[in-house]
Amino acid sequence: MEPLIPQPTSITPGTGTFRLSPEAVIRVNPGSPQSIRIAKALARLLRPATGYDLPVQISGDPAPAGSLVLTIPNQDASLGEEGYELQIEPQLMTLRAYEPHGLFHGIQTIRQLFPPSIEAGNLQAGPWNIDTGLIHDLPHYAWRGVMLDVARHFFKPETVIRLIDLLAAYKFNILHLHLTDDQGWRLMINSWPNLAKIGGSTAIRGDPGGYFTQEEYQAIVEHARACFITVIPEIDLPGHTCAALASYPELNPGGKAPALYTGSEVGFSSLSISEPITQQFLGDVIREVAALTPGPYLHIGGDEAHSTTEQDYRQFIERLQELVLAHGKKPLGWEEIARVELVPEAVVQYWINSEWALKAGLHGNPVVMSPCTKAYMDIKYNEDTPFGQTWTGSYTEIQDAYEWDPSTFLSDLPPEAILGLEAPLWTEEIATPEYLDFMLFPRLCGYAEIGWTPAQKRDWGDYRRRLAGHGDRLTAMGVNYYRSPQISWND
Ligand code: TNX
Repeated sequence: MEPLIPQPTSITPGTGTFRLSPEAVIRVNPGSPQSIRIAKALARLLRPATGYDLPVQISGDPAPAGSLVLTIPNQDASLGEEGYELQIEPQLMTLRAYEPHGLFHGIQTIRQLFPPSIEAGNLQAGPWNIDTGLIHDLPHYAWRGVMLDVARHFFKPETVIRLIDLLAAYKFNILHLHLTDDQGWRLMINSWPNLAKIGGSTAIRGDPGGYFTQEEYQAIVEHARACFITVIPEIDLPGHTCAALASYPELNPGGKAPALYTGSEVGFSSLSISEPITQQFLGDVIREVAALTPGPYLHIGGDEAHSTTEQDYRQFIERLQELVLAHGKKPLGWEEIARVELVPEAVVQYWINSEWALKAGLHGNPVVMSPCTKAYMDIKYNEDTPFGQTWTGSYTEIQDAYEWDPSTFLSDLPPEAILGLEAPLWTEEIATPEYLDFMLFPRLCGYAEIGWTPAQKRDWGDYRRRLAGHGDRLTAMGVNYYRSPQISWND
């Protein structure tokens, strides 16, 4: 069997081989709009390399041998929203789920079970064989996320959409977009257009800026939704706001705007809670961002506000929590927000200081784990990595990124407080889509497994053997990955 990442909950080998037939159909039963859409997505994935038609059918004669059946029999609630069961028999491959989201994960497993050349964009030599067996699979953590910083360097909508496709292939369900920072404001806010027009006009080192129009942003959110990925927008407040302050002089005490910032320092900027216009700004921005967000969360940042007084910081976070709730969303913030009394709905994202994560967790607020020493994808792999950060004091090779557990990383945090993990890619040093790939892959495959596969089923030796088989798969997907010497790559 081809090596799967993330490793499924259980695999029971069968005897014999399934061979995808040139006459194969993809049968959906029952043919709900969601299951038809997912079946069509599977057909689109398999067609270029196989050259087969793979028509999606709702009913008809018995499916020819070598076909696929997708079904939601609605009887195995134990699979939950995201679980699936895949039965591979010589004549037929049958994918069952309780919800469409599980079906969607199942088709990702199907594509990984075919040889890596299935990912090629053009016709490849078959045969398209899969060992028979039964796969029963559901995720360990509900929150399996990746964060992309589009503020320090801007990445175009097509780059984000391609990333969403890659996240879907590895069964992630959250994409957190860090949309604003000192160096750039990347989302058009119609009531404050200069935020994007001026604040989005440049990037670190004076590299090209850019921003998402609301239409472009909605297209990203919709594409993610079709992949069952929730987009979480982050507006980083009250620090990390030089781009906003540079765009509107009236946001600054004294009415003088600072210059646009193209350096890499943090902690020097802050909005002022005592300026009356700041309240209007916060209200407008949160309202427009909430309106663009079908998902339940809105990230308010809250990190490294070193230029905000403690009292102002409290007022900001209290006000932001209220505003986010008033627009029907749950507030999410970096661990520093736990300095302030949190509403029960607030989620805290741990990155470096356990004190605040513990406070939040013990107070009953859920915690998402993004430990900078393990989960930061801007940290260099080793001393030869051409770009990236080293401030955490160590490198993050594939094994470092893989060998940790969100539930035990902070020993005093009750495991039930942990929602899951998120791996951020900060982009001070990352300026091109090619280099983005290099920092993401293959670490991202390991985070996928940490999020999905329970700790007792994870093993570095076994993982590194499976990852070796994903090199040519990533190549076929067009991913420029880091060929770590820790892995004996197959190709
Ligand atoms: C810390 S993590 C930051 C970011 C930087 C990152 C670089 C966090 C909440 N703040 O502003 O981009 O380090 O690794």
